[in-house]
Amino acid sequence: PTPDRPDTPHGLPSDALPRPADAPAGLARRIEQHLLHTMAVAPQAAGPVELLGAVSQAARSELSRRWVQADAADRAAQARRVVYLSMEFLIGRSLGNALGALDLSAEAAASVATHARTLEEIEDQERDAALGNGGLGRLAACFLDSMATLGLPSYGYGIRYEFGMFAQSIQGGRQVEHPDPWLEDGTPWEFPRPGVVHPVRFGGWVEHPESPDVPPVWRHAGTVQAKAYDMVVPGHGTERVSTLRLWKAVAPAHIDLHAFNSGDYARAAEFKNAFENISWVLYPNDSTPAGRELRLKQEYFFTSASIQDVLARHLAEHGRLTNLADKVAIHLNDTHPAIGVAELLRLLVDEHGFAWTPAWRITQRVFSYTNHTLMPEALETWPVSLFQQVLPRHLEIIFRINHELMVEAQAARPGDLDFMRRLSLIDENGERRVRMAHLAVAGSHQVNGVSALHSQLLVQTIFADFAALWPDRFSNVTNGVTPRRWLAQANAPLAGLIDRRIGPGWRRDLDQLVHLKPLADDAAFRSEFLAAKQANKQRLARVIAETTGIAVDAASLFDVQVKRFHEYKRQLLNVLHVVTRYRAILAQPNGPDGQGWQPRTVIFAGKAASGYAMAKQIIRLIHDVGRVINHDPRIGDRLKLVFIPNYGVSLAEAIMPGADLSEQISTAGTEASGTGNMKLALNGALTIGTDDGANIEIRQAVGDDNIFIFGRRASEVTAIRAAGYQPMRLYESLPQLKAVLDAIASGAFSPDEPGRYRGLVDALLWGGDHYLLLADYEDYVATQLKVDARYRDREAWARQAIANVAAMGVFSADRAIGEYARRIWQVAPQA
Ligand code: HBZ
Repeated sequence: PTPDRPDTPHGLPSDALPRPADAPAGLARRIEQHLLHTMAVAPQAAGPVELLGAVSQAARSELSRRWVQADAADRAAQARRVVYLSMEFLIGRSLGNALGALDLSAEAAASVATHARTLEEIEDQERDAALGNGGLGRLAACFLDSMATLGLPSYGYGIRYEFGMFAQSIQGGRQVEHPDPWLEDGTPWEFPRPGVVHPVRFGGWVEHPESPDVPPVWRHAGTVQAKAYDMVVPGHGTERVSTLRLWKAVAPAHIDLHAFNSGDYARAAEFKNAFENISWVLYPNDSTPAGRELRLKQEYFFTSASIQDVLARHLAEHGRLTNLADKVAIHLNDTHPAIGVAELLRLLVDEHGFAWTPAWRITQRVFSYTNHTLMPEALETWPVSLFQQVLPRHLEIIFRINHELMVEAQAARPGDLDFMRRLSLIDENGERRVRMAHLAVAGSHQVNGVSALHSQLLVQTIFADFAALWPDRFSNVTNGVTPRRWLAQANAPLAGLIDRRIGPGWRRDLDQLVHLKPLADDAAFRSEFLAAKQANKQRLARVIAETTGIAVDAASLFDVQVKRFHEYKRQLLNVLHVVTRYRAILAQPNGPDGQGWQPRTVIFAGKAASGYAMAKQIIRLIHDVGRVINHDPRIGDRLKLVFIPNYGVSLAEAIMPGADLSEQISTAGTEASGTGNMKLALNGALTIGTDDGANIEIRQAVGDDNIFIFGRRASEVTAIRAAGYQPMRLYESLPQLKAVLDAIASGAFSPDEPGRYRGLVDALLWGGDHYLLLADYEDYVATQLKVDARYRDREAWARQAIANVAAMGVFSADRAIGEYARRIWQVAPQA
């Protein structure tokens, strides 16, 4: 059958299939055709995997049509574009999002129903595209969604990792990492672009011609080809789409033809791998930079390919590069692509005949940079010697930028050598190293942090000297999350309820949620709101049972901490509370006030970087404590502790809607923003958190009465450390804390190996407790009791949860991208 013939592979007349009258060309029919022609399966024999393939292909065709249209429109308009460079895009699944954007979810559900399947079941077959570690990578994915939805002419650029974020399993209570071969069975969501290839060079040396008018020549030692694979990024409520272009590293065709021809395939393969390993695997390091040569090569590889691509497109449209900065804004998502500053200069000067000064002016106008961390140990630096070896020409360019920076510093503060040393792109303490954050700041016209507090601390701490030199360069753009994935797709019960009360417009204008505010006083709405939460909790309870074998009571308070494991995020403080509560239940079975204990299920999920021993130890502790508590008959349903393995985007979509309480308990001044905090509040969880990152803005939005803030503030943290913090004093003076630490240290939860957690406790008591867990412990435990009391009054809790949802408008990624577009990129939406 041809696509125009109305009969179906079933042999049924096409009108026998359910299809809304106005459906574009009949989704059901196209799905049946894809089953037969693309998936090569008899439609009546199609299982969930084949149905996933066919439904995805049907959505893909419609998206390609929109893509071609948007691209043609942007070309015709010669539109100014934004280019978002990011090492990571934590996309998750695509089908549900594509169907939502195409407004085909209902039709798709009806179509798969004819195969006796639910759409959820089909969508669950899709693997996550997990090309990122955590918040930074997911932010990039949310931002793409908003750029497409707002109609910004935009491209995301990254790496097509063969292996994404490792999969986590738990064996004997310990994290085990497994490779993530997400492309193993192919993906319908990528479009190879065989014609789009750029050479990326490495190594060698630089020759300087006699004449100053002739640019230097980089005699590189090797070339790898960057091949483009595109993913279409659908906009919601618009036909606009955006593009995510990912680069795969491919060995040049001639590579060791000799070895191949002489039949030495092992040697030929070795050569090939030496090139192609660049795009093999995502570095699974959240917060600690991986100082490996391969990582530097990855960074340069994708940045160079992307900038070459931008220049090629610009030349094709405008025929010259002098107006580049009028037509392109390039954004650096953290310092990972900061080498782009030197690369653009190199391309302009060495390959396109620009003089240094105009090239530098263009570069600074083109780039902007977002910082995602204040922690000095998390800032990327590269040994000068490594740079010399891998990117010799770029090192020269960096030295020249630095020379001019030093001249400017000298003019601003004559004779202040410390000022110059602190500003320098080269760290001269010990082995000389290139400071990538300094390169990014120097090469950008705008630098931003990701929450109000973070941006304020940036200019007071790590960038204080730059802010003294260029105060106007620094600003804030508070992060946001896409309401399409994190409410509309993830939480059908709540989304449906909101639609019925205020209409569907919040998907593209999240501020409309404010209309829910008065409904907190509407008893019928509260009851429906609680019913939606209950349904989500039951779904989450099923996930917990399936993944951990632990039965949890969906009527208990679901207390959720989901994020990467890191000491600064203080999952250990949460565990200290759990152990405190466990002991308290045993000591006072009738509750702290004689009214019984509010039953609680404490839920953790998250990965630890493979080399981060302390983080892994905390995961193990959670399992050991959980095993004891969950099997203690004296505790019953009053307390359960679970760890859901393999946290990722899809699991987050199941967890966020089912949470009652959101744990955001980082040491004040350490969490740049957080975005899980926004997703949880948007789904009606109340936050228990410190005055840190975007928690502060959440508090301002929802009001002090609708959030549980505890602990030392950032300024107090600094003061406590400066005054010589002594955790041992707290241990000695707080009997409850002492008992908890003693229990953990003496093996109460690891009887098979009593000393297992001695080191972990010693790190708090003797190792200085850098993240001040002990300083915040008492307030945290007391605040958790307030949470219990509040939760007991379910109507009051519902009011507060509704107030949270109603106040989340400002945390839409659309708001954030609107700010970037206007203030930083000067890119306007296209119709
Ligand atoms: O970026 C996170 C911040 O910790 C979080 O507070 C913020 O909300 C979020 C978005 O702005 N940072 C990361 O997720 N960082 C990384 O994943 C990372 C990955 C590789 C690195 C370093 C950091 O080499």
